Amino acid sequence: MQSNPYSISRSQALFAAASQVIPGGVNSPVRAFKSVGGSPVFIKKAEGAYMWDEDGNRYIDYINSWGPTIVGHAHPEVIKAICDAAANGLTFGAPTARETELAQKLTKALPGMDMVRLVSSGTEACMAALRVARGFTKRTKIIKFDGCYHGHADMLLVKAGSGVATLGLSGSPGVPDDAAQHTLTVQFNDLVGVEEVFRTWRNEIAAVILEPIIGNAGFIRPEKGFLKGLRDLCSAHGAVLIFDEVMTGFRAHWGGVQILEGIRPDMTVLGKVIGGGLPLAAYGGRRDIMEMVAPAGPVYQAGTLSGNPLATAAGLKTLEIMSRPGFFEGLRQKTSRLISGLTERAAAAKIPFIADYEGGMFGLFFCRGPVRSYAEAKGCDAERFGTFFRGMLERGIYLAPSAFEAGFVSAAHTDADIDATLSAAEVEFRKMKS
Ligand code: KE4
Repeated sequence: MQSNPYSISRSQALFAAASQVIPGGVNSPVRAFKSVGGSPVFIKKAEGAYMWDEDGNRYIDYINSWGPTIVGHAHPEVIKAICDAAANGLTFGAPTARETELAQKLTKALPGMDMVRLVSSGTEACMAALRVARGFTKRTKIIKFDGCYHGHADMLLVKAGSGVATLGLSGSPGVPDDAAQHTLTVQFNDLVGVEEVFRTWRNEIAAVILEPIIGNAGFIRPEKGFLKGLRDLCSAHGAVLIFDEVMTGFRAHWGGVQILEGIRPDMTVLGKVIGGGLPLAAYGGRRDIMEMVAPAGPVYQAGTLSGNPLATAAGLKTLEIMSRPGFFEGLRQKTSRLISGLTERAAAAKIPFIADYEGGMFGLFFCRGPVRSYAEAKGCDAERFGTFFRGMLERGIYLAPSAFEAGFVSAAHTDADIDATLSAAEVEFRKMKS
C-alpha cells in the first residue's frame, strides 16, 4: 500500500533528472500528468494488477500500459514465452514461423481480415493502412472523427476546418498545412456530417478511419446505426472503411468492436494487446486491398523489427491465455462491478458523474451526460477529474492521468482490488462539493 505519509520524493528527483535529458521528462506526453496535475510517479516494478513506484508505493493499476497487459503484468507464462524466444535470438530481419502463426490467429478472429501485415506501433499501422487505402482507391482525401486518435503521423495531427466539409489544418507545429489539407474531420456520431462530406468530395474520399468506440476521448460509444451508416456510405462511394481497433481490439471483445457490432470494415488496425506488452501492431483487411502492399504490390511499407520474434511470442501467449474459457466473462464482470460501484457512490455523494465500459475498458466523466462526441466530452469537468485522479493515486489507485483517456481492467484484478478501489472512490467523492 502507500508509504505513510504518502511520499513520491524519489519519483520527483527522477522526474527532475529526466526533464534535463528527455523532453518533458517522459517518452510519451500523457505520462507527464500535465492535464491532471502533480508529478508523475516512476514505476520500478509491476506484477499482476499492481505497480510499485520508486518510493515503494503500491498501486492497483487501471492503465495496463494503455491496454496491452490484459492478462496482468509479468504474467509467468508470457515471461516464459519471451525468455524461451530470447534464448533463440532477439531479431533476425528474416521471416519466422511465429509471424505466420500470429497472422493466422488474427485473420481467423476477424472475418473481414483476409491478410495482415505486422509492424511495431499503432502509429505505423494507421499510417500504413491509410497509405494502402489511398493507393488502392487512387484517391487522396480521408475522413476522421474529432476525438479519435490514430497515432502521430502528419496527416492525422490535424485540426478540423471551419466547416464539416472544409479541409483540415495542421494540428501541430511541424506538420505542414499541405500534409493536413486532405484530412476532413467530422464529429463522432454525426452521420449527416459524413454524408455532407461525401456529397462535397464525392469520389475523392479514399478512406474513413475511426475508433469504433472512442477510447481516446474517455469512452464514447457509436450511436445506433452510426457504424452501419458509415459502412453503407463507404460501400456506396467506393471508400475504404478502416476500424482503428488498436485499443478496442481483443480488449472490448475477442477480435474487437466489429465482432460485437457485426460490422465488417474493409481494413482493421490492431496493436497493444496483440503484442502482450512488447512493440507489435498490425494492419490488415480485404485481400484485394492488402495485395497492394509491397512486395506483393506497389504500396511501400517496411520495418526493421516488424514481426519481432519476442513480440510475436508475447502476443501469441497472451492471446492463448485470453482464449481460455471464461476469460472475457470474468473481465466483463470485474469491469461491470467497478463501473456500477463508482456510479452508485458518485450518485450517493450527489456528484454529476457518468461511466461506461465494454469488456475490459472503461471511461469516466464528471458530468450528467450523455457524452456522444468529443465536444460533449470536453464539456465535462476535467478539473474535477484531476482532483479525483490525484486523490485516488494517493490512495493507491492508478487511473488514466487524463480526463480524455480510457481505463483498463486486467484478468489479474481481484474482487478485493475492485472493492478497495470503490472504497477509495467513496472517500474522494464525499470530499467533493456536490
Ligand atoms: P502507438 O503508436 O502509441 O502504439 O499507437 C497509436 C494509437 C493508435 N490508435 C489508437 C486507437 C490508440 O489508442 C493509439 C495509442 N493510444 C495511446 C493511449 N490513448 C497510447 C498512449 C500514449 O500515447 O502514450
